[in-house]
Amino acid sequence: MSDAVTVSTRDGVAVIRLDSPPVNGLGFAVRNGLHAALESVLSDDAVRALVVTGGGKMFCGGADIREFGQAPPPGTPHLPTVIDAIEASTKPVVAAIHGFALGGGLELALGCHLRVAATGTRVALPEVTLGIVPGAGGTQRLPRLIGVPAALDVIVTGKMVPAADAQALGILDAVVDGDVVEAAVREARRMIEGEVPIRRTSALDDRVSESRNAPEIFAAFRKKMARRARGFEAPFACVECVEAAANLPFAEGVAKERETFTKLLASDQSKAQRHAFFAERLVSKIADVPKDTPLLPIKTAAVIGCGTMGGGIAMNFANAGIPVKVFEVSQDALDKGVGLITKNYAATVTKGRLSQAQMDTRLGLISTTVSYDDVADADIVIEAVFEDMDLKKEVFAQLDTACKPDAILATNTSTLDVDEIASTTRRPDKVIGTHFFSPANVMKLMENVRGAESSAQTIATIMKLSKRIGKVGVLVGICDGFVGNRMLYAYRRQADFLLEEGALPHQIDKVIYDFGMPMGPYAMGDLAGLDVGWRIRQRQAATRPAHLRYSAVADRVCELGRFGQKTDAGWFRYEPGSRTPIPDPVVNELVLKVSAENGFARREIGDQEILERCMYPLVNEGAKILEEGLAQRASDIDVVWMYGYGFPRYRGGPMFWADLVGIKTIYEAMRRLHDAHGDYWLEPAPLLKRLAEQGKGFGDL
Ligand code: 3H9
Repeated sequence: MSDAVTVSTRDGVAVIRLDSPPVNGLGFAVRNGLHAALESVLSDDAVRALVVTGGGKMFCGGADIREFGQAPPPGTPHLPTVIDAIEASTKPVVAAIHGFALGGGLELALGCHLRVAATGTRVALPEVTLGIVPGAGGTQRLPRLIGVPAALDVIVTGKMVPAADAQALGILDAVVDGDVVEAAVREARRMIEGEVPIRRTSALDDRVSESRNAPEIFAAFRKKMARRARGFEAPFACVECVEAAANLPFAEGVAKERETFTKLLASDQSKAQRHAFFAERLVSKIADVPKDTPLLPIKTAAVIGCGTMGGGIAMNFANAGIPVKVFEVSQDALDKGVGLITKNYAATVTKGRLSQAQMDTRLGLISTTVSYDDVADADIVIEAVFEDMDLKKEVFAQLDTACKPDAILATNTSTLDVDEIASTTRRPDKVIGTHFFSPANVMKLMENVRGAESSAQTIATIMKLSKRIGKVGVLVGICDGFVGNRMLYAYRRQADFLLEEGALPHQIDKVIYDFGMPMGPYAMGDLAGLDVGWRIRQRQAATRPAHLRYSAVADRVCELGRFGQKTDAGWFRYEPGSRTPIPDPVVNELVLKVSAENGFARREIGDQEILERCMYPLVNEGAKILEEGLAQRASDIDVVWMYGYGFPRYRGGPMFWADLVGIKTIYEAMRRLHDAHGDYWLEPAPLLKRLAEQGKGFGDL
């Protein structure tokens, strides 16, 4: 037997245990071990039944994703072969599940004749999130067990199904408190005694026959999922496989699943989504902050400023069960802020995603104050006042005096220098930036900005806190716009130049939307509001370097009083009460006029040029950020873009996408663009040049 799989015997029942931490992944060693264990116990006359279980924290996290695409050592069985052998066993086989049974892990359990799980177990077929379909019979066995509609829901969403729900659906046969292996052995003994029959999932037909030759069921499902799954290949492939389960004999359905799995595994989308999986797990690893850094306990929080941002931040704490005090300068401002929070929660209750009782509990965790003295005991204070350096410094000086010495003081800034803010305190080691994205209660990204003096403990505590309040925290360094907005600026800038040279807003937006972003830059501008940026540009006008190209087209839109959705007009026009952008001849004419005034002979600009002109400078800026050490690794930048800006996960983030396009291609395009337009922002990053010359990508760094 191998170390990865052990066998023991209880009462004539062989207990086969997967023992491959951390998740008992079904890699080469486990598959070989499982296969050998099976052969041994099936041929042992003293063994009358089998229990398959997992050691450590869970039953099984599925196939070993790291081994995807690698050739197995000769003789290693495929996972479906092992599962088929289990199902075909004439001796009863019971799965004893605890923790998680995911992907291939759940497929393994579906091959067993009965499934017993411990309370608290969760099961899922999350393959779709990795850009593949379940590849070890999951798309064929699950519908046979629970019917097509429920199987479609589980497989296409990849969602975690809690034990009780899984039992109600019929995925699990029993959910028990206490020793799950003991319970499974008991069930196995009952099967030996003939009290419970052997049931092979692949032989079931009743549930799938309900949806046989019923293409309308699948058409309706495809229609329902179309918006959420836009651009992704795997969800649609999952539907096809489940449709095959309904219409074809098991063996043919399995062949269809295998073919689909193999094709998708080799696709760029799956590579990108697997990259995203590991990228998300890498962000929390910080080179100079050891894993065992002691954390500051965060039991209470305070938020300074209860505007849209402050209110959203406070909601995150309340949602995570952490009491939070919000501070405002006047009772009036507090009432307004809390009113907005209440309205937000109420909207979620109306949508059925929160109960009234949960809303009341959360609101109960939010208290208010107009005095700094009242935040003295908070373990962390997040300042979320207006983006103005003098104001923030004043707030920090007050906080430093009022708050207990070991409290973390965080600033929610999107542009300002965290070190300058920290300098007003006597605890710069406890000062850090927490850049939330708007709306702060919804968007998952938090750029955690380390100052020169932020301590390892402060950084570790904030990274952990991000997770606790349901965010994805990415550690970044100080620069204008930090990682996300600095890159965004490089892209927005070129979009405006394209308008001057010949494109129109709806054309650019369509290219970016079709690329997979949730919306193009102009619809996004209208959503966020155009006036704030306009005011900032007006303030900067006097100091703007004369040699830098400047497009006034955005200013001219604002001069018409068009500030975006809030005025029913911006780059586009909006019917009252609607958020659908409609191209507006007024803006198109304005764009043409600005072109003429600036001496541009407008030309036809193709979609590919728009894409390259917007996305390559964004990647180029990412390369500069990496080189300057402001992000730890290229994959962290990818996480920023997937969670902060909706960069399509099936492209893996801008840096991963760049590697797929080819760094040499991007570098050469940047050189051409720089030569043609001379813009500082188009100057190729030295890192891009080096990688291009070496024939490498960001993934090689
Ligand atoms: C599949 O099964 C295909 C089959 O249908 C067909 C085959 C033919 N492989 O998340 P954590 C690593 S596809 C390799 O931090 P948690 C992870 O990278 C698979 N590595 O822990 C991390 O490594 P490190 C379908 C894996 O407790 C460490 O384990 N299954 C895998 O927060 C701990 O992970 C899935 O998609 C894996 N499968 O959460 C499930 N899983 O320490 C994917 C984890 O070096 N996994 N690692 O950073 C999960 O969802 C979570 O890891 C889990 C535990 C819930 C299990």
